[in-house]
Amino acid sequence: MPKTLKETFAAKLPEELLKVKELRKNHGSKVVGEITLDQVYGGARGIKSLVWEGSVLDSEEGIRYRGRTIPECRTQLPKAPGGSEPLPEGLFWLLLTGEIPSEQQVRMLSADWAARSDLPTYVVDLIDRCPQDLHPMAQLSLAVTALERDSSFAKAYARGMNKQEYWEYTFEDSMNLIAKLPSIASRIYHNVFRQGKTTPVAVEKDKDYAFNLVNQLGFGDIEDFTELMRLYVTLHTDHEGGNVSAHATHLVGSALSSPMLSLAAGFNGLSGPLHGLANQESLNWLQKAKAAVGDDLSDQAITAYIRSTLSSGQVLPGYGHSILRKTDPRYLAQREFALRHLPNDPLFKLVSQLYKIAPAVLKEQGKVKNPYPNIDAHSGVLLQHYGLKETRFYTVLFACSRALGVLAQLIIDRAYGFPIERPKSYSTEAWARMVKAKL
Ligand code: AMX
Repeated sequence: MPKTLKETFAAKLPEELLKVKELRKNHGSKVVGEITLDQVYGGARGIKSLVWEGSVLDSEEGIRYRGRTIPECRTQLPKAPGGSEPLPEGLFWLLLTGEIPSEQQVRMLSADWAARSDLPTYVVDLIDRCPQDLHPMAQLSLAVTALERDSSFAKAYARGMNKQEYWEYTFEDSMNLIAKLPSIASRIYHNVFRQGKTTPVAVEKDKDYAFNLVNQLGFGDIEDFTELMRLYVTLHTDHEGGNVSAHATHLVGSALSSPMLSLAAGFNGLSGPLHGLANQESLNWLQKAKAAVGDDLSDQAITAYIRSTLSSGQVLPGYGHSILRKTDPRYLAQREFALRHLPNDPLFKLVSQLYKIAPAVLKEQGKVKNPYPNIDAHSGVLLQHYGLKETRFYTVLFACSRALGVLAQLIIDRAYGFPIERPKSYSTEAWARMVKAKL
């Protein structure tokens, strides 16, 4: 019998802990950077202050998961029988352990998640009582927060557990959370967009995570949609530690709040339009653009529409990034999928034309540091193609994926015994004194 994920992580942990111990013992006092006042006032941009094992973002190349690029992950991670996109289960395994799992190990993880997927009745009732006009992300956050009642970490802490055990309870809670997300998400979907007239079908215990997500939403008969969701969930998991959802989960987790409360914090951050809500905003924008230009996808018509958005003081959703300075490879992976599966979709044609035109128009402004598309410029077009057209739901799908990355790191945080986070703050007057400025 091959090792389970928990056994694999536990077996590697002593070696990893020793590496960190030696690094800090021999180099702990070395200087690793300096910061400017602009960085302090500029959203801590580029300040090196976090440890994040799963992925590192290079401004030119994009994300690498445990050293592997997206194209490498797409070929190396195990697939579903007959499928060609990677299974997100494999990426979760890679993020947590640094190892590519075998097919059998991935099947074991799919089965484990499916077995943990049932929702407690009080969570179902809570979701069902939400008003339909409460944003689906707020409903998701409520449901995840409510799962706190069943947190094995919180219960063990209240009993008085040994610090060495923190990661094991965090692991159990994280596995339960990930497993339940498709059932929560689809319940919200049916309530809000099908007026509660339909309910999600049961999780199929012998199927993978992405299949069950698509199937519970009601699209299980579209095979290509399941393949898309395998890719989608894999691509949205992790983008190193400083983005809002990752950092918020990590920060709240550093107070030893349960994985449920930590993840809910991350989801609340993901709900912002400058972060995860950009996928909703992006498709809304594309639809408005399509309504305005009709079939005229000429360079002039598209340029004029982008300019009208920018001149009204709005951002172009799906473009720009705090760290990336090139086209997001996650955008390119989705583009490749679209070229293969839906080359003639009218909105995909608009997205392609925008990819050609928008960077130059954004550059005209002279202030945008990265005029190229990010992941959110593409995802909505793929979802709407398969019939999932409710843009208000899109960030929930992002969340079902992002949970994998931030919870993998939360398990590592607890295994490494990271302390509570507490950066130093100063008033403007105090900063001015520090740089010898007169106010
Ligand atoms: N459209 C219009 N203006 C933009 C822009 C865009 N897509 N991207 C950046 N700018 C503007 C900024 O608003 C800022 O203007 P200001 O000086 O008047 O305030 C200026 O250009 C400089 O910003 P920046 O340093 O290039 O970006 P940033 O690190 O401050 O912000 C981001 C990054 C993503 C928030 C920004 O590019 C943006 O708002 N993009 C649109 C929303 C979006 O796609 N978000 C999703 C990001 C990925 C994700 O988290 N899911």
